Amino acid sequence: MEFNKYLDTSPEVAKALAENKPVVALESTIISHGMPYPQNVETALRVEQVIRENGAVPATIAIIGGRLKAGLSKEEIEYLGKTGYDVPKVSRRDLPVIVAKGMDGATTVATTMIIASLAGIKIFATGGVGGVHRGAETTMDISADLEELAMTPVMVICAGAKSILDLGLTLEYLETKGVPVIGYGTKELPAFYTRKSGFSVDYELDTPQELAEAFHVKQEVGLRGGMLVANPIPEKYSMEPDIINKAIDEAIEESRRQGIHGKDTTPFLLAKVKEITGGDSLDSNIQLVLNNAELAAKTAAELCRLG
Ligand code: PSU
Ligand code: MN
Repeated sequence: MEFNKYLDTSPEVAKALAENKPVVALESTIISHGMPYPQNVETALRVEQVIRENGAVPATIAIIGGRLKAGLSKEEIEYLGKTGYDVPKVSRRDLPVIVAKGMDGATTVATTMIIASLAGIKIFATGGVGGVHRGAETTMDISADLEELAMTPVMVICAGAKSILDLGLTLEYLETKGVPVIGYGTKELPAFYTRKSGFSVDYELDTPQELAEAFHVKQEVGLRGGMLVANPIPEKYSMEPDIINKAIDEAIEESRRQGIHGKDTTPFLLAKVKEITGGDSLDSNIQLVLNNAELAAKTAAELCRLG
């Protein structure tokens, strides 16, 4: 466990880290901006439960009153979920001002990686990561999550990327930045709601032990940055590709009509897709996060074994 004057690691998380027990980080933008209340709070608590059932300690990460928090109470999770969009979405560039002003913040994948790394946590489970947006050749909208994966040593377990992004360009960007992209039990990049995208990943690994070994080597060699693991949504919860792709196309069109840009783009598209699919996408979203939490907990245990 590391010390940083801006960081509060919860006693339970601090104890687990001190004893080299498995800990899994979780983000809070998914709570405040990624799902509606009360499903967001229910899901956040269920995810923590799944991590415990699989032998690890959950560390949900956020900024509360200007403090970087690794490990939240139930009340803090409830507060973030209920407050929703009124909690600012905090990526790397937002962190300094939010902390200096003593504000609250919902942490994106990038900021959750930063705080996890400060606390000494190496594994992080979420739903989807940010990436290169469609049309980025003119908007230059590329998520800071990708840059963070290039520099901060945390393994991020997700369900691939939503096709609100340009998946091909996202993979190219990650390659340039030297970020390993691993398919868990698959050679194809899963597309979040569906198990297939038509794009290949660099490597397929099939067990938590293999994931831990690859990440361990990366760190021991001294290569900076993280690793992205894409874990396909379980078959029975996956959506019909035609339905979800049509919803995504419609959502993107609507965002262009309304001139949505910058940090509002991702939350806007997530909410719109949910609305168009009449809530089906939310059910899938919840299930894939639970699935990622389980894999993250098992991988964290393997990583502890490697010391
Ligand atoms: N993609 C999802 N669900 C999410 C996000 C992305 O499928 O909740 C959130 C994550 O917190 C991610 C952030 O880090 O959106 C990316 O936002 P931006 O594209 O503005 O960097
Ligand atoms: Mn963006």
